[in-house]
Amino acid sequence: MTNAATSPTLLRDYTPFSHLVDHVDLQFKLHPTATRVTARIKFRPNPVAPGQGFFLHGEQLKLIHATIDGTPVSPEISDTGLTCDVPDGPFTWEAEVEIAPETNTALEGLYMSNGMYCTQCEAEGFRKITYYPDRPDVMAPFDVTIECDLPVLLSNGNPVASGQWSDPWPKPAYLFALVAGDLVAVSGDFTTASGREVRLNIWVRRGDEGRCDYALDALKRSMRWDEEVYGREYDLDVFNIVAVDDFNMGAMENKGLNIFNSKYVLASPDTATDGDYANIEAIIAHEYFHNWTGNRITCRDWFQLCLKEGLTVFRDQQFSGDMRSQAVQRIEDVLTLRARQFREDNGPLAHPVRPEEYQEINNFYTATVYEKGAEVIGMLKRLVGDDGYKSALDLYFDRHDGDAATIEDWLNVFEDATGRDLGQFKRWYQQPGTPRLSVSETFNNGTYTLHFEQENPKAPHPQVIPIAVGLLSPNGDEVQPTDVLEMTETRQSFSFEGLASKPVPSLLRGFSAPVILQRNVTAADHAFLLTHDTDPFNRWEAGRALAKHGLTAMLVDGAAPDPLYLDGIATLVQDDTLDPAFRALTLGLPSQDDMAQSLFDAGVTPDPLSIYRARKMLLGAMAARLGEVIPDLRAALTPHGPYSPDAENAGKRALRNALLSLQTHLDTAPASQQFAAADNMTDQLAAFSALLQVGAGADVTAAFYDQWKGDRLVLDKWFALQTSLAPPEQAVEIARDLSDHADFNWKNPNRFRSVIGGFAMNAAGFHDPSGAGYDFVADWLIQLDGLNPQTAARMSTAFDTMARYDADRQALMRAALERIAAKPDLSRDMAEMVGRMLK
Ligand code: 0A1
Ligand code: ZN
Repeated sequence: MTNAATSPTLLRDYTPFSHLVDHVDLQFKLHPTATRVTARIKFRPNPVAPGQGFFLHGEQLKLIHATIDGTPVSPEISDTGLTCDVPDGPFTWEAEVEIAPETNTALEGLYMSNGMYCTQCEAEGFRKITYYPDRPDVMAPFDVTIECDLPVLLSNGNPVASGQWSDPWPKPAYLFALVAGDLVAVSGDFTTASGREVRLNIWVRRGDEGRCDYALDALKRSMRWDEEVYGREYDLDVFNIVAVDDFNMGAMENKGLNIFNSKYVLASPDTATDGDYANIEAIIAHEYFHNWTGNRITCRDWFQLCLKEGLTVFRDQQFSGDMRSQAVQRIEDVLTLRARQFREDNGPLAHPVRPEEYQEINNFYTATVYEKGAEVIGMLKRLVGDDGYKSALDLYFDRHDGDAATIEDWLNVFEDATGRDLGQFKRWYQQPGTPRLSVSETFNNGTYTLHFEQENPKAPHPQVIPIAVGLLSPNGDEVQPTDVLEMTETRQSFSFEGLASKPVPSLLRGFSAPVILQRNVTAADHAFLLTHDTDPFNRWEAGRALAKHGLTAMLVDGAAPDPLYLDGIATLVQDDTLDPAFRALTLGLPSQDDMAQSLFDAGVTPDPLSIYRARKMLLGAMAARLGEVIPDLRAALTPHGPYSPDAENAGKRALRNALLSLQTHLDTAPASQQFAAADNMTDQLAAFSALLQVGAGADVTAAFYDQWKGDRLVLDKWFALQTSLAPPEQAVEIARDLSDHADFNWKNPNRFRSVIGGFAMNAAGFHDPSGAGYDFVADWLIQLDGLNPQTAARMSTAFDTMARYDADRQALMRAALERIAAKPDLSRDMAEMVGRMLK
């Protein structure tokens, strides 16, 4: 029997816990194989859940002793926890358990990384530390004592004495954290708006101190921004961040003690790219913002995960937009949404933003909960307006501070603050699937009418769709500035009167709703919007649509690259009134995956190899079209002075390097020169990848390794670039060789993602018609499942596009999934994922 046999957890089964917890006291005697944890917990009966049995979660714990009010008890212990007879009134539970952090390879609970102790408790890791009601609606203040001969001992809250911490804010167990290690801090200070002095520390391994300045600065900017924009202040005397090398996710918002994957903290110009800097800024902000949206107000149960995650992603996107460019940020966010969330929503792993059942909650930290969760909040804000949003959020913090809340609570504050009925809007939380929005138009006597029809392939009921629309006259002037139409019916029309001529519509400006727009538009209309739209998002979108149009014609009809697209791009890229970062984005082609999905939607079975070739041919044509102007354009974009990761300089580098990548299709010399001369990782990696993409990467691959073999984060890039950019025919072989490399430590999640995940993203390689790519990934997932189920299960999503492909590929993918499913002792995480994909 596998763990898969567990019955699912259902939203509708929610019941409160039998008891309330007034206080938790934890004592740790740390030891790699025999850590002792003593928990002293004050319980009292929960008045709203009388008479239920007393159950504490607990997994992989060795119980040493247990007492109630000092009297030994003998609880009944199972694989998942214990039950015990308890007094009718308040009582103090004490239990001592033994655990072995050194052998905890799943990286949940208390584990070790490079000799350092650390924890990861979200979602259900605390139950591997001690017996406890490990559910987010049980909140309590915690005191912690740590005994260990390592110099730095950290936990949540404020420091009391060496190794002693006290967190006055009631919190659920998933926000508990502990760290012990030989660490050094880079520190700073922050004074909150009301005058609290806060000590900020970023704790890292010795030798990494020189790479923390950017993270510290991003933290200070986040703290100020949350005060200024949301009126939210920090509430403890210290804020600690710790960087660890072995971490399943990006970072974790434990109260007062954020723990980060080191790749989202450490940065220096020579080792981190502009993209890394932007990620660090966003993730530092995200975890910090959780202090209010997640920690002070948490979730009643894990079905409400989007309550904290959707809102916190929305907030970090707003912050990044404020720090950088709103237009560029929006395009990047939509690119991510489409690449990850639309893909998820289109396949067997689709689920509502608020799921209604799960087997393993770790499988629901998804693009739907996070990114679509953020989109839903963006729509709410668009519908109620900026002022309505502000009053609703003020009410939310006011009304729910200290609560474990629900999506109903969230929607209620919007209803109460704005007087709006959100009954239909709630479907965005309940229905899976991406609505398709088809559009047609009529023009009569100066009245222009847009006719919309919505259809969601995965759900029956029409959703509320805010459609931001502007109208342009045929000469390019805007005759109707952005207006938000509110669509609530399956079919609905909206008219604009008094127009001199039939306008060109700019629909779904700023991507005002997460839908797929279906409209027959000529290439000429796309080209027109690419030149004239005043909405930067839609201008970019027009270029992208034109590229897709052209690529589809190349793939389906054997057409040549579209001259309209090439001309449009050539004009735009040379328009120096436009932000270079924006111009760089317009040079990006739709991804392999994006093309595969849109061919499939158009009734064409995609062939990853043909898509690879068509994209390459189009890139060659773009290079030829722009060839003569590239050197001057690039020269004009050369940043002056030393490297700085700010948005302006990063934007220039982005465009300069996008042009380099095109130029390399004609001549590899400039990329080789840039590789050798680069004084920063952005330029060096851009040159490296440009050369790899045209199959000229052998020398630089060796040189890069020699230069960076001692740096774990840079080496991850070296692995990932090779597996993700390998030419289709050699991709499996290259990935196999790299998985035999002495530096491939498959137990480290970052390294595993670089090599195996990098390969799985190489669509033409992964979908090799022989099935060798599927087998390679499946073999590694089977191996990793035994060690780290969470990371293995996340990566199994590589197979979620099975239904798009031809019968042969489908059979091979299915066989690979069935092989995973047949593994003895398959984890619950993986069993659920594979089960859903095989359905
Ligand atoms: N809450 C964190 C991400 C996170 C989620 C789950 C984890 O383990 C299953 C770890 C971290 C965030 O949103 O940043
Ligand atoms: Zn989060």
